[in-house]
Amino acid sequence: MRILILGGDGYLGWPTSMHFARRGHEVHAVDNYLRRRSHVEAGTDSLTPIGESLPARARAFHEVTGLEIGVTEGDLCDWDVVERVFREFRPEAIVHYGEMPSAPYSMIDREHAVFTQTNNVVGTLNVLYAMAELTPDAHLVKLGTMGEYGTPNIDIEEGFIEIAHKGRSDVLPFPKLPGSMYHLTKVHDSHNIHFACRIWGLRSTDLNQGVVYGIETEETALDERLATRFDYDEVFGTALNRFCLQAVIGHPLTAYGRGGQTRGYLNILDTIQCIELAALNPPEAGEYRVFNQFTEQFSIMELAEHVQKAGAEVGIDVEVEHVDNPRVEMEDHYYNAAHTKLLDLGLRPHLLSETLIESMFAAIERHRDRVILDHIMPATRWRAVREGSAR
Ligand code: NAD
Ligand code: USQ
Repeated sequence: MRILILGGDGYLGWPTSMHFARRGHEVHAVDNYLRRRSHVEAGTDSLTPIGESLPARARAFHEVTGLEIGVTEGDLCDWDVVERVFREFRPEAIVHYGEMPSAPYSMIDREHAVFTQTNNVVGTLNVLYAMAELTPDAHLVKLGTMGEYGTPNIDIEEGFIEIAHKGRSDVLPFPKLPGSMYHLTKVHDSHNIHFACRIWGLRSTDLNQGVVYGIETEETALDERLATRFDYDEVFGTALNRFCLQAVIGHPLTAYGRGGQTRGYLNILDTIQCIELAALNPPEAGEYRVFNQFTEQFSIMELAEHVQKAGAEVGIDVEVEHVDNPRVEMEDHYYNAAHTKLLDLGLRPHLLSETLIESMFAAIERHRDRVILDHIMPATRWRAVREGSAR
């Protein structure tokens, strides 16, 4: 299959590109290095050293495996770039990771919020128009987020819910209560994609993914030059990845508030498995599917306990600190989200274990001399809008 990977230089996009190429697919990756530039601006960096550019990474991949990954360095918000890639590559499947993924980044100030919403919504609109004009039979596999739903006091379904109202009933999109300007962009995308399926007959799978953890995949382990990025700073690092790094360097785990915040989580190996399952089992023309993509749910304190236990097994004493919560979110709440559709397609989850955490410790240990300590504690606050901040 010809598979276009948008955001192919990212944490998930690079290993996904390699995975599909090694399974015999024709892969083309697009990225504008937004993620790399954001780290340079903030003075942060990936713990793992990564190839200097997407072409350099594709060259290293070729040297190691003999396989090709095509590359375009360009911005999805630039219609000329998107149109050219679709016209020349003619993808059969499009895996769309290419957005600004950080909730804290989107909450820094007005400028970052406007940028995040423009980048994500406009990039995805360009992709939808390119599909409608040039590859109407292609399948869009779009990365959404479990955060689109927020934390309602009812069970979360996979995208749709049957609602009975005043004697009538219908199956309608599940209500959305996102918790950041970033999470809102995914809701806007979902509406636009659903519209494109209903009105133009496109086909898409919207993957509402939980928080990903992990540092290695089958392909990144082939050679050091094929490593994917691993972030642990307060803006781009995610909960379990941050906790594992904090444990290794002897920093107390930063549990925000009471730590009862519960989310869906999955191993990076399962992200790749889910994307492959979605791509190999496309929906009908005109169909808009939603899968909840995570394997287990944990509260922050449960995650912290797992890391403490793994630490104890390898002789690391792990402390937990309840940091003043920089976000506005519920800290004790009901959470029960359905996630059976990917299991029905054959997903075989890699569940969280102390062994896995210990292997993350070992991988982190190898690069501990690269840790930048200044950006571990949270600094971006959700309630920071005051005079002067709306530059
Ligand atoms: P990432 O930032 O490492 O990857 C996204 C890539 O897209 C980056 O390399 C970035 O440079 C690129 N990009 C962004 N805007 C672009 C544009 N306008 N044009 C071209 N390239 C652009 O993030 P990630 O963690 O790999 O996440 C990938 C996707 O999965 C994102 O859409 C994110 O919202 C979603 N997601 C991630 C997680 C997670 O825990 N990592 C969880 C749920 C959903
Ligand atoms: N948290 C802590 N301590 C930390 C970091 C986070 O307690 O040091 C808490 C947060 O307050 C939050 C939870 O952990 O309650 C998750 O935060 P996170 O930073 O790990 O993840 P989040 O901001 O939700 O975003 C990440 C990805 C995003 C994706 C989302 C999936 O960056 O791209 O959409 O996970 S979900 O959480 O399901 O919305």
